[in-house]
Amino acid sequence: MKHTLKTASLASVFALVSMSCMAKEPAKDTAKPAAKSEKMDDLWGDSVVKLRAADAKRGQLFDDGNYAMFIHWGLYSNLGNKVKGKTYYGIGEWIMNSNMAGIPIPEYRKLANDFNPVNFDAKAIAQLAKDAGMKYIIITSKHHDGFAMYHSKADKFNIVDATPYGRDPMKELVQACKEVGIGFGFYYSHNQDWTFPGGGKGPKVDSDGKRATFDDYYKKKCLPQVKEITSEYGQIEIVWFDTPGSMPKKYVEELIEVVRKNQPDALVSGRAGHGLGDYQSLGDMEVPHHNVKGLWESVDTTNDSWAYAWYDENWKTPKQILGLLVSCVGRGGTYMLNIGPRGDGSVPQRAADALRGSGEWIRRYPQVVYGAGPSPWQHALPWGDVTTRGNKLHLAVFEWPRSGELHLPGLKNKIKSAKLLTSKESSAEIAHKKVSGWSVFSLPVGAPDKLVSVIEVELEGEPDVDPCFAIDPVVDTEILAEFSEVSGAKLKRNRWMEKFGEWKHVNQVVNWQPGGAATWEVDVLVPGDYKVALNYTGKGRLVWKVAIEGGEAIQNQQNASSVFHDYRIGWINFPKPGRYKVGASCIEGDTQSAALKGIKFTPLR
Ligand code: FHN
Repeated sequence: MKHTLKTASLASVFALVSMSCMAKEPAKDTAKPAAKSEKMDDLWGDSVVKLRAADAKRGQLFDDGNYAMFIHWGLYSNLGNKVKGKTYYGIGEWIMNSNMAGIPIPEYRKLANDFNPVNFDAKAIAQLAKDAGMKYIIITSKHHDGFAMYHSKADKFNIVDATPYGRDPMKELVQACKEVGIGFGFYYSHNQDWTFPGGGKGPKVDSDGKRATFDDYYKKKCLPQVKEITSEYGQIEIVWFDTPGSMPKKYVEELIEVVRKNQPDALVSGRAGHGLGDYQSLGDMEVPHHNVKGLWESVDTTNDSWAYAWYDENWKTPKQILGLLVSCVGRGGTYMLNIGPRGDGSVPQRAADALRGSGEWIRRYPQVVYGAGPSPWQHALPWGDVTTRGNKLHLAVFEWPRSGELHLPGLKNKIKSAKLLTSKESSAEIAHKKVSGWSVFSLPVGAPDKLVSVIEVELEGEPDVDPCFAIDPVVDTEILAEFSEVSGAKLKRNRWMEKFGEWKHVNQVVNWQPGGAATWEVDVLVPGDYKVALNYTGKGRLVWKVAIEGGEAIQNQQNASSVFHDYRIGWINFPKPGRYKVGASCIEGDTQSAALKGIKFTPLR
């Protein structure tokens, strides 16, 4: 239902908006990306969910293996984003591309002469993945640069035939994964090949100057290589095709046939194209805020680049890694986190340390991650997130409430027991009570786990929850604009590259019309004053109004900038416990520049 609102009154907004507390579908991608990002977007192609875990044996990988290691490693790793003394910022595996250093093909090929990854230690990498709690490794067998990191008979531009190293590291890694008991799979760039004649975005003529077509590349290199990687490395778990772009369907179909024939239990990534993959791979570095149905994964990096970049020390901490992992599991998906080994094969120590740090936590609380189901709240909660196992909830508390009480809204079941887990084996029973429909747990004032503490709540029956947003009486509550009902404005998905290839995603409310509002229904347990802040971008000084339906309205002018930032608007009063509708509107200033990302309530108690 669309409404054009002429009046600035929020009361009329509330009257018109049909509210639902259910988490809504993510915003449609209506943003018009910049020319460069449009090109990269196009490369992702279709990625439709086809397979459910129940439908096929191969889907079971995602049931138990909610966490995996991605590895980008190739000739480009030897450059580490520095070419002839100049540093290029962005994703390292694109270094030869004109968006980065623009290295001519003959020059790039010559790099193989100096590629000698003598410090590559397959056992150490497999052990790292195991220690990190990851269930399988997916590694680049051939990226867009066309260089094969295994012994390919189809093209001599590979690590065995073209480098002084002369060994097939993939044979060693497959074996090492087997030994430590984790799965293995190959990334393969099927469409883009920048160095082979006829490959996607590659040279259009061969070495004799004859015209080369995509079909030539496909028959001479792509198809034989996919046959090789699916038949010469034993059982593999996934073939992770990437960036199908406009690759014709018949080729993708044939490649999938090859995978099915050689590896009947292997999953095929959604980025195979044409909706033919087995599961959906979300945008790079994208972790959804709403639960997503079907089989899906998020892929992300331990720092900013996929492949090694010498300057990139922007590592995620163990707590950040756990935040992203638990978010993915809580939203119903799988998290694949990348490392980029150096050109000599070694793994940057800080990446390894962060992975081991989060891995130790997973060993303490494996039930939060492995075989765990999504959160019945369908979104994160102010203090953390929830995953499920049958009739048990696992509350992963990222922000420990110092008040000695944790508040869980909307749970309809009777609680059989609540325990604070202190390790894999031990736990302590904690007291709980129901107050105005909220479950309140008594906790020690200090968090028992230095990273993320876990409470296990056993329920009578399957989890039954009202997923309404609720304002926590102790910790800050941030609610994203994508969860609001929008009227007289537009919810728009925006994504951009921070550096070349490093994606950011945001759903924001824009195009504010007079009377327009983003409205949330919220539950309040503890009445009183709360500080309200809005997170937005825009130009100049903007006037915002925040109003409770039938209650207090506050407004204030605050500055804006082109970077999302929290702006304090003022204090607002919820007079008694219960449900409220709260609306935010941009009412004066350059309203067309205003983009609202979320609202935050801070308790004053
Ligand atoms: O272009 C590639 C990129 O280099 C990297 O491999 C990522 C990983 O998801 N996939 C493509 C871009 O989406």
